[in-house]
Amino acid sequence: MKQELTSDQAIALESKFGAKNYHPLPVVLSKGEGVFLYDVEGKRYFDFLSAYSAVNQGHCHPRIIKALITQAGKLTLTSRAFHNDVLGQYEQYVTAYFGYDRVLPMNTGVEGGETAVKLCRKWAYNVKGVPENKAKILFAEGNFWGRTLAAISTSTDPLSRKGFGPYMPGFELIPYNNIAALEKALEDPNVAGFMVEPIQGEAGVMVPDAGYLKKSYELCRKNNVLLIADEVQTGIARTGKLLASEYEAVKPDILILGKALSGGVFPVSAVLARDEIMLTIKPGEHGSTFGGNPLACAVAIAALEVIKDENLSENAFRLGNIFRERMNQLVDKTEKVKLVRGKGLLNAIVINDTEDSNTAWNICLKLLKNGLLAKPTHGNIIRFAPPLVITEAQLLECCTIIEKTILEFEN
Ligand code: IF1
Repeated sequence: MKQELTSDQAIALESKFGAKNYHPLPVVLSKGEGVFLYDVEGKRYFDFLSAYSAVNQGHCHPRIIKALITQAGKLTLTSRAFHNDVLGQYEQYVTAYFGYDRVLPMNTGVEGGETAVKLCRKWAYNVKGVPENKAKILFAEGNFWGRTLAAISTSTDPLSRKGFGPYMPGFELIPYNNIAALEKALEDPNVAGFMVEPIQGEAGVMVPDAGYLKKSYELCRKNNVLLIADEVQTGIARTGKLLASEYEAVKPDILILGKALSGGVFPVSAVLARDEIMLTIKPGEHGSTFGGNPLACAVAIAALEVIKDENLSENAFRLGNIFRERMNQLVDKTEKVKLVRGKGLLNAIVINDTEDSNTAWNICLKLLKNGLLAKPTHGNIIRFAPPLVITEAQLLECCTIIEKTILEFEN
């Protein structure tokens, strides 16, 4: 039975009974509304993490919650052993929304990645003609697409990878933002796909050179290789376009979505592709208990409607420019901040300290005290990603909080 706890009581329970697979900031949240989070003592914070870009539409968006409650009172799960009256409508809506023939519905982002890898391999054997079990998929160093054994098999981050071997074969790593390396790797006729984030989130909001995604796509086309875009974090308006791939007019062969596909209300992910790729998986060859459940579908339709109806891509684009302009002024004011980078409202500042320092963490503790929640991606990089419903006035207020905190920290 849920009861009212103090922050300390809540943290003590987690410490006593929970796995220790996270190191959260010392704050216990109990309410979310729009750009705001409230802790159990009632203190209000600006959320500048958005649950890693899952809450683009703002916390507990009324339209999405209404869709959740309405569907939850009717039918939540049938499994795919039977049809339900929401899945087809969602599939029609989401494929038209992003311009693809078909969608394979899953739940978490990493399940989306696993599905994309399986589709790419199936396509390699059944369409491209790669010998069985010889398909290779390229990944970029610094990638992050989840925590499954396949996902960590492609990771270059020891924290994600170490101690979980043996690793999945058939994956090859190339440097990110390096066309020559991709061109070289594509000489291998067994390469079936290149899975890449248009902007690497966890690596620290690494924005590649203009043209990188376009040239990657063209090289993949030339070598009959599928470009798989992992837009789990960059998608759904986060970077100021509906998809980050749009900045280079690239239409990925396989598109992976997650996180904000449900507005942070429910685990919903999706893989979209054209018939030639999607129909290589036959009945019974892939799926999941919850994949495509009516509750997820109803929530996802509402979450996508909000993105369009509230012009959240445009808002992210416009406010992102204002944010980076203010942060660049801060760069000029203090040695503490080396640079700011990002697109739309997916940004990060690089602190002038070593990667293994805890400076970024300590700055985040000060930001917490000053009413703004953010978390470092690495020892010296702080990601700033507020919900896309943030207003200009709120964004400017948050810039002031960030500037004040860092300048004080300096002193
Ligand atoms: C954690 C990181 C971010 C993702 C991209 C797929 C997935 C993610 C580009 C998998 C998930 C989450 C995972 C979460 C924290 C967060 C994260 F710090 F781990 F790396 F955002 F950068 N592709 N990212 O960013 O989606 O299976 O989690 O739904 O594991 O702590 P998922």
